[in-house]
Amino acid sequence: MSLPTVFDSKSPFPADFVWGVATSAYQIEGAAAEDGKGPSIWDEFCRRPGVIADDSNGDMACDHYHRWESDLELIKGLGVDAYRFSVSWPRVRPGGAGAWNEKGLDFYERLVDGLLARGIQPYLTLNHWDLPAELQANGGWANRDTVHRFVEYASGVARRMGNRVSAFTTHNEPWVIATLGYDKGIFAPGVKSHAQAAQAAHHLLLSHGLALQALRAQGCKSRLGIVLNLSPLLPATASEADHLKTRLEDGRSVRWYMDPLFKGSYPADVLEFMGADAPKVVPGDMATIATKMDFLGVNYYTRHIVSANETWDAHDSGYDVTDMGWEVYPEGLTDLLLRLHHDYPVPPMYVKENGAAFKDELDGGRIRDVQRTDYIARHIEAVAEAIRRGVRMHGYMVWSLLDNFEWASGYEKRFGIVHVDYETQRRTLKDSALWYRDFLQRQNAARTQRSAQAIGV
Ligand code: IFM
Repeated sequence: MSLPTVFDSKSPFPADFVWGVATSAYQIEGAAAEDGKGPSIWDEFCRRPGVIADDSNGDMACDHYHRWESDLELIKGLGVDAYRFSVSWPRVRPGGAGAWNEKGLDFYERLVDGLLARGIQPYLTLNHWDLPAELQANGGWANRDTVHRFVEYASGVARRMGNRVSAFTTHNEPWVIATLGYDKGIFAPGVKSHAQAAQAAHHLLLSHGLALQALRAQGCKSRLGIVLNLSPLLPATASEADHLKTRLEDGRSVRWYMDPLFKGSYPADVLEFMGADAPKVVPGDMATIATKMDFLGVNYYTRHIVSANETWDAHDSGYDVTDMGWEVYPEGLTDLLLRLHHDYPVPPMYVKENGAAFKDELDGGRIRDVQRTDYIARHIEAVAEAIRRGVRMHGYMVWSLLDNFEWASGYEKRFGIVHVDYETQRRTLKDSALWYRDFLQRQNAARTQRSAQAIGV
């Protein structure tokens, strides 16, 4: 196993680099209809027969809603600087508009205070996909009205949690919401429409920009940004057809989000490809989307090989492949971060999600997840390499703290560094968690040594 070389006194990570673990509300909380929570599009989608691999749902998930205190102890034990979690919009404002749910707001307030009491920075995501179902009845993200409901929701949460939250992420992976949710229909809300998907993507970006402006106008001092799932795309062969297809797919997945956020325009080649399905853009929208951010979050899992004629199977590449069928390709993370740094005026970046699903076996109470540990270690090394080559990186977060509800794959795929026995809700630290804990201890020792040197001790 290749372990990273980054935990010595020459560590390339800046002293204030933020190490963390990440989760999201629907994937871990459970308590789907408790204490006044309204239904989300995922509660409704999971009821459709055949859409979730094991016919499961998030009703119970990791029961984090009831176990949050012991989960915070678990997080503290890892020695991380930050915990990234999401707020369930329908838990705090059940219908998406109208009355707020005090019990829901109290839950997140207790969580934030509990983190701060343990010396852990709260990184809060506002939208990790669980849109209130009532808003979907009016078209969800394809309806411009949802933009304004989101801004109200963001402002309400920020007013309540105020500056106790280190960073607010508006949306997690808008590509997934728009493409898998509104175009392919394999994620909630299960819509299959190119036009609605394009409009949803535009509204997600617009609501992001408006929310940033609203939060700043109300005096919010937390760092504000968005989190994109991005991958480098490479042509399968040197053929012109593969190159053209790769360029288009890069446009649809990377430039469609990066260009408006950092250049204030959609890529012309993608607009041309969309034709009549292109989104309706109101004058002023593009400037709003390009509102300055304090950080850009990047979720990286794998690279994509693009072929004009065939579907590429990662198993053919010769590299290891995770239980999701995703190729293990850490070099892609360095390449991606360098490309973002060179092509766009990006603010400091964070890897906000990185991790791997592998089949785990309990062996006398121990989970020797060598592949996951190796995956995480090599990707941390890939971030280190990007820093050495001049990229401004401010943090890295493992996906995920816990095994959890992996959307359309249900509970079959396990991304956690902490194993969850769904029968008993017992949590067991996998070897990857023990490795991360040890790694962070060494990082902290390196930090202390460097600051002592800096002040001449
Ligand atoms: O579990 C998801 C997460 O919710 C969003 N990013 C990718 C992860 C793994 O598929």
